[in-house]
Amino acid sequence: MKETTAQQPGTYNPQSIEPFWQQRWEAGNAFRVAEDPKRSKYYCLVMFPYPSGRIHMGHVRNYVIGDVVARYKSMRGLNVLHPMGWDAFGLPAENAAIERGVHPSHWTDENMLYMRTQLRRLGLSYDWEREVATCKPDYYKWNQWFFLKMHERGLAYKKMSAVNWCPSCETVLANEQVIDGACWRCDSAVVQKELSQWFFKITAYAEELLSGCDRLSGWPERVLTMQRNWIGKSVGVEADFPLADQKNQAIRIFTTRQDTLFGATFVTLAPEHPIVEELLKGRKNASEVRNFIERTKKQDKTVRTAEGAEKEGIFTGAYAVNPMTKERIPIWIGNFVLMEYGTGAIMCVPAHDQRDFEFAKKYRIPIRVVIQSASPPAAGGPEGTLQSEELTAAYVEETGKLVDSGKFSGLSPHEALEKIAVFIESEKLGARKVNYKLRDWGISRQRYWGTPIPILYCDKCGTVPVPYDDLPVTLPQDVPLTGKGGSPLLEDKTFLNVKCPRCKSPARRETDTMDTFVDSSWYFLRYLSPGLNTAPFDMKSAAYWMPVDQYIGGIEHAVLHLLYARFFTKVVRDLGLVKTNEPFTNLLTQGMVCMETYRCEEHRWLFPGEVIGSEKDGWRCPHCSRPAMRGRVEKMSKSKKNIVDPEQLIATYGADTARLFSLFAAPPEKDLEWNDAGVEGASRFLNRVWRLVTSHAGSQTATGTEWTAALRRVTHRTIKKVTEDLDKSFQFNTAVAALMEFYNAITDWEREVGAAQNGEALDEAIRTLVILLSPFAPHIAEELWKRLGHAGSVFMQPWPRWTEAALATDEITIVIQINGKLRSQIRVPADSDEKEIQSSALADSKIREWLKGQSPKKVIYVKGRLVNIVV
Ligand code: ANZ
Ligand code: ZN
Repeated sequence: MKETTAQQPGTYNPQSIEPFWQQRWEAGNAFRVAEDPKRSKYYCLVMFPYPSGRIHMGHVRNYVIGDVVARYKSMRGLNVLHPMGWDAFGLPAENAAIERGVHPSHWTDENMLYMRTQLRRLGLSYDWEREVATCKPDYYKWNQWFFLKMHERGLAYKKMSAVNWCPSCETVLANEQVIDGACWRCDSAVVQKELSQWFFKITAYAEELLSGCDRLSGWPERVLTMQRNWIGKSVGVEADFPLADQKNQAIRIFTTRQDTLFGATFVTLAPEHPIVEELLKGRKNASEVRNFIERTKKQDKTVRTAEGAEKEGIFTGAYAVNPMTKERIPIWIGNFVLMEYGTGAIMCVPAHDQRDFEFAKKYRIPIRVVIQSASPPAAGGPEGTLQSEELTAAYVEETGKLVDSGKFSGLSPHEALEKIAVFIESEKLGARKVNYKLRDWGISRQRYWGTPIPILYCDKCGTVPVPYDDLPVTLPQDVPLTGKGGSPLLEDKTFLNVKCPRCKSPARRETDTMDTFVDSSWYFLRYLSPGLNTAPFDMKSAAYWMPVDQYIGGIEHAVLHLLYARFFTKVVRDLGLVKTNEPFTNLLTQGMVCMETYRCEEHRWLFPGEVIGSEKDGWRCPHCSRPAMRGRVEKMSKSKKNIVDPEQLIATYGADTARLFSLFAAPPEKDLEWNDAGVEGASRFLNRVWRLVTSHAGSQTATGTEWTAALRRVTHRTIKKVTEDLDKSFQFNTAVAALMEFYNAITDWEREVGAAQNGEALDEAIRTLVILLSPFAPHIAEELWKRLGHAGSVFMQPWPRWTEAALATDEITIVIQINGKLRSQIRVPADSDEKEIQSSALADSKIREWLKGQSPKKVIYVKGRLVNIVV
């Protein structure tokens, strides 16, 4: 490293320069934006945090990524909106109230205050003027407004329904919040409970939400697949199977495989199916069947219908008629049939459905092959002769030919799907039907800390929406929060008992609050005009800013939040308030921040920093000296004690190092494994850049215009690389790597050419390095920019452009020998390195011919002149 003599550069001290620049940016309203029809807009949005108390490394990564995008796009000349706010309603605030007696609003306010200062310390380019907090009446008023609009349109409605109930959180959970039968937050087993609940009719948009996936080309395929599966479209038919002894009544089934209708040898009903009681009338086995039903109803639905779960059933004693074969077939009740899906009744085709096959084998129900395979089957006889009696598994392929299927025999299953659907409709046996797995969105929560649902129940008028003029329905302040029983709002009589706005007789308020996913379904619109008190958002602003150009957040929101936000956008569009069909054009789902874990038998999880010993001698617990087991690399979490506190990281190394590390350590969509060496490396790099640039500032007066094509080439190659990495797919890690190489090239050049040769090319290189570094490490870049003698902010600089002319390289000729004999020659760029030249030499067609596939023993390179291949 060259030492400067001209001027003491001073040492890099992030603790002093970072607060300085943060204040500067704020005082100068550096990131405040307004609509400007003359400029192209760019809306950069990061998923807003829940104000849990402190930011964690996952937040840091998320917001730093967003910040690089925002700063970069702004330097590219776009009018960038980059807002921040708080997803401030939710359970933890209420739990804090129950445990510690602090009011949820107080707890939340304190947390927001603290986290806001934490975020400021990262140097994030937010327009804080637009900050929103969903727990404030001026925000949730509009949740209520949307609710009323949806209620008017039949998109918000109430129904009795079995809900997922978490006994420990004492709240209803959405299906999406139940993971493997357990509560997504606390992991307790979820039970079923019947309650009258408010729903949003998201199913009204099922088809549009599904087909829209095909046009979201800026979304990761993985997320689109999850959305498509969640919506779960099935195309099939509903068909009637008449009761054998009561021909005027029928069981309606839903199938996607009507091509197998002739093979249906039994019908199975969901335990909850309404016809069951009628079938049981006067039967000897009725009580046995009822016992089975009661037992099954108690089982968790997701568990009992899971693929691997044991299939259980019971014969009702009744028979139905297969509408195609006219055969009498038994009616069963099965634990694997869901009342909520299709018609709650299915036809069972054991020869062609594995689940039905196992069931039929278990209960000795006939199996009938109606599709013969075209190729030798894995189970059954030789080609084309699947034998019903010999099957060891269902033939589920949709290839082959129909057999024993009346006039449809001989068709391919594909042809039969269509022909049989036509037949069913023409014979009035049923109709085509499309089903979706998607259910309506249950939004009722028996919780305090959420948006009150703006509905009243009047003794005379029934269900009455709160008039728009009376919004917001504010949360009462003094509600005892005990964590026991139903909705806390029931306890506040002045909230509860009101007069009906229509007839003035006594009425009662709805005491449910809204799912907090409602809050986050439209917050990106509120940022556009956060102070507006006449509408949820300004339509003109929305016309300018929407849709969000880049949305950034965790993959854990791939289904729920993103689907709800898409749904809301379509509702808002149909209200005539926005023109866009989709809220988010591009989506980046960043990976998790992970770290290794350590465990002690006695003291459980240990902080990685506190274990004693070494890799070689083994790790030990600092409390008891027992061996500490090194566990897997896992997502940072408090419970596993494998966390790094961003605050400490910033205090030790500065925000720019924290930023650079989180960008450099992994591509944004991949998990990032924490390692101290990486942080050290990032810090060292910034220190070096600091020394390089500050020492260069001293020789700025050099007027020499020594034209150094090689250095210019590196400069322009780096501009190109960083720009393309950012434009193509935000490959921050390779962009930062390019900056590190650029730094090396500049110092190499300085060493070789000498400080005396300072001139335009070096000035350009150093200036470019600072500008290119600025979105990643903004504070140091601002400071260095100033020290280079520039007046304004580095962020007011246009993003550098590369010129193709500067990229063009001189070529040289390299001679290629095999065993010392001249065999060929190649032209390569003058600055190619040894590896590139060797591989070009080996790839040369003449050489390949000479080598005839032999692999060389040795390849010798004489710099700038020849390659000798020894075989
Ligand atoms: C006969 C059949 C034969 C079926 C065959 C499949 C294969 P999707 O919509 O793709 O999930 N089914 C219908 N309603 C059901 C319910 N409420 N509970 C459990 N299962 C149900 O699959 C639709 C298929 O799932 C339907 O087609 C039905 O079984 C079953 F070789 O009918 B199939
Ligand atoms: Zn729970």
